[in-house]
Amino acid sequence: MKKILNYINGTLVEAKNKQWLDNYNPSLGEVYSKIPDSDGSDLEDAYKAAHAAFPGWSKTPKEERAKIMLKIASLIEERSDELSLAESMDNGKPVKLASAVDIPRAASNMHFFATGILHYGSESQQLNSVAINYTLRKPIGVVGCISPWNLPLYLFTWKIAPALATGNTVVAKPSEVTPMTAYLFSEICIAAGLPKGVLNIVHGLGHKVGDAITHHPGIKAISFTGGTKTGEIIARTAAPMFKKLSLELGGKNPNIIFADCDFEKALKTTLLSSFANQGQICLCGSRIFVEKPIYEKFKVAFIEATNKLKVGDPKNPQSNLGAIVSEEHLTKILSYVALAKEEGGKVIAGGNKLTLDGELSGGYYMEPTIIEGLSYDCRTNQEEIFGPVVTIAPFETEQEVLMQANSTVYGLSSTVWTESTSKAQRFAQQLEAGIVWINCWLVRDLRTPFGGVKNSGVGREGGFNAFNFFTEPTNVCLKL
Ligand code: TXE
Repeated sequence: MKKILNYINGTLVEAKNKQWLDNYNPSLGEVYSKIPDSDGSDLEDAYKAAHAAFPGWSKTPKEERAKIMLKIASLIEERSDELSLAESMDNGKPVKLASAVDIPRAASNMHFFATGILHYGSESQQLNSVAINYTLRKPIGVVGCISPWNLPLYLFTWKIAPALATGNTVVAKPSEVTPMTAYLFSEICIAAGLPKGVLNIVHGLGHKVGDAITHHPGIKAISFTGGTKTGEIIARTAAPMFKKLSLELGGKNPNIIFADCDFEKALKTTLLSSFANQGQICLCGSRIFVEKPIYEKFKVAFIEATNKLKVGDPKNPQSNLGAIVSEEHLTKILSYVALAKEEGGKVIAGGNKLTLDGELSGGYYMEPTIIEGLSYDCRTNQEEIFGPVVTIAPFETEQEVLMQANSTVYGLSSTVWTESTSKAQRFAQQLEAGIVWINCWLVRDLRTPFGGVKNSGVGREGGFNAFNFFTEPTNVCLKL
């Protein structure tokens, strides 16, 4: 059975305690590899390596840093098929999705920040004839990157790339649920000639080695993506240590569809924003609001299209949905379907666990699910489910739908479907969200500020926002 290793000080090593955790393939429901059950002492070795590597890496010319990162990007592309299959085996998502989205995006994350650093400047202000001010942007030192299981390599590199580009050294922990591509990534970093200690990857449990990262006094900044609850735990530890924190957390995103929308486009994209990646994307539009005049028409068409989606073997290119990431998460999602029924909801599509044939019979599958008839403020409509489950409801006025859209503790993203640009922009102004997509979903320009408000997080990733997070400004004032 394959054993994944930590990547510490440039070498691939076991956890010092020689303990291992099971790693499941959710499409089969079977253990298929082992991962190090690392603890604080492995983290300490990783920190020491990163600390020792920092002076050299931070002084390496940015063109040099960029060259190595571009080599990593091209090696990701070279190994795309292997990485896509690995991502699918670990997460349960269709291979087709991993090879179209996850892995290409991991390569472009490395490429984008490697080239971006070459254009990253800072500001200066002249105080009349008295003084000139200029701002130095210095790397922080050793930083921590902790990432989730839904888009494993995509979000892992999304954090690591800007950290490395700005001259920091990194201790990174991928989710213990989907560690494989991070392990393969460490092989790629070695092959690309990344100097030892610049990046260190420790595998293991969040509350153990993840917590050790958060507690480590030498790790001055933490970039985290995951659940809001976990974000809170990390913040409680990091805040009194005055660490810089970037928190990308959960969402319960409204998908608002006006009667004057482009109906076919709204329908087609709503299928994706509801069920892509088995609905396990923090940006999914899990609350669908449809203006009354087209509610019945849209609902019928949406149910019909949803029932045509194929849940199957992630290796089968015909599969639209693969397996849910874990048995525990499938149980959690199904518990919300049960809750919805208790809260007066009616399941109008799907709703059931699926048992597939043959070797897939042990896998974690369920039907894409649509629920109507719930009040906007019930738990099913207020809590993040993070699965292929959406609610749908009609609305009559702009005020009503705006209030309902903004009614949750989250504020990550929102979609608005209307052919009236003035209405769209009016809504974009008033929606409590970090991102508003108008007549589209998940269209991504990596330069844009990425993140949420309220309980969806703190700070913004993306473009120079990421460089600003991973650097500290010093304002220098020079008397003229
Ligand atoms: O996230 P977790 P998971 C949401 C979604 C999902 C929930 C949990 O609702 O059900 O979060 O998902 C590490 N100190 N999102 O389990 O538990 C953990 O090992 C330090 C939304 O993936 O937050 C993993 O590497 N680290 C999200 C990472 O944190 C800790 C995407 C995320 O784990 C830790 C995924 C601790 N105490 C889930 N506990 C999004 N916004 O994209 C855990 N970890």
